[in-house]
Amino acid sequence: MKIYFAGSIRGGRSDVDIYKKIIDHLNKNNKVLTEHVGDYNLSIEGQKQLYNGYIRNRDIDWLKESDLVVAETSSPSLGVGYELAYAERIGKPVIILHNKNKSQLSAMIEGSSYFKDINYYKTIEEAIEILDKKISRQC
Ligand code: 6IA
Repeated sequence: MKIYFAGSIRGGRSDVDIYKKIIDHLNKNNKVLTEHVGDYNLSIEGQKQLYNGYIRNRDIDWLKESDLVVAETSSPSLGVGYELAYAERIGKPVIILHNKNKSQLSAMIEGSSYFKDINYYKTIEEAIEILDKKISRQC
């Protein structure tokens, strides 16, 4: 299955190691369309040569093409919020992973009846176990 993984970029890169582990795990049996989100070398300044408009349109095309959106929301990010709202608008299935020790999830996400699959985790092992259970059910 094609998975759109969403995680913070300009919102801050402190969780990039978590994104990378989740993406690598998902890629074993799926195709993650947005691998760059887990790229240590993509800094806040990264991909500067790409126009914002190009990035936005390319990402939205991938979001539309995907079968599932997996969003890691512990580092608050406007872009991830935008992607989640877009997924809601087009009815794309979404799994949210959030570590409550890092931040509180926005009421706009927690309060939307569309996002039923919000999962709170503490360790990366727990996050991966949650995904494995959910994704095997979707296949
Ligand atoms: O607002 P944020 O930057 O934190 O938004 C992150 C989300 O938006 C991610 O889930 C990505 O899918 C998408 N996104 C934002 N920026 C980029 C990007 N380059 N490349 C690919 N996807 C992106 C950013 C370049 C910029 C730092 C000059």
